[in-house]
Amino acid sequence: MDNCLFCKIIEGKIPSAKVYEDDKVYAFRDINPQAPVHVLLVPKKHYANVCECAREDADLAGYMLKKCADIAESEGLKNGFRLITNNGPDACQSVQHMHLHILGGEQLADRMG
Ligand code: DGP
Repeated sequence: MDNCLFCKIIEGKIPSAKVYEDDKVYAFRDINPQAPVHVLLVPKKHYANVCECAREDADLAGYMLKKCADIAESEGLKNGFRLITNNGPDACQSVQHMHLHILGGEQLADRMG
């Protein structure tokens, strides 16, 4: 997808701190971390948001959840973590390429919104 920030990161045109990569997904550290561990997991195929991805490729959406579990384990998040995906303007989604935020490494705030 032309002019998509995360497509450019996936293609290596914009540098990122890679955490994990395979043929379907790419994971990297958020540039503005909200917790000691803040990883973004994105599908390599461009989907605008989680709903578009889940409707068009539910297997991929499920695969991404499994990868979140693997990344949380490899990041040492034994005591839990938070998984967030902002979907649309009311949720302040700022990058229109589906991404899952994996947050942890400390006691997170009780309130989410
Ligand atoms: P959201 O608000 O849910 O669309 O989250 C987008 C996230 O992307 C936000 O937490 C900051 C992160 N981000 C934006 N630009 C870059 C970048 O160039 N590199 C990295 N690593 N993260 C970025």
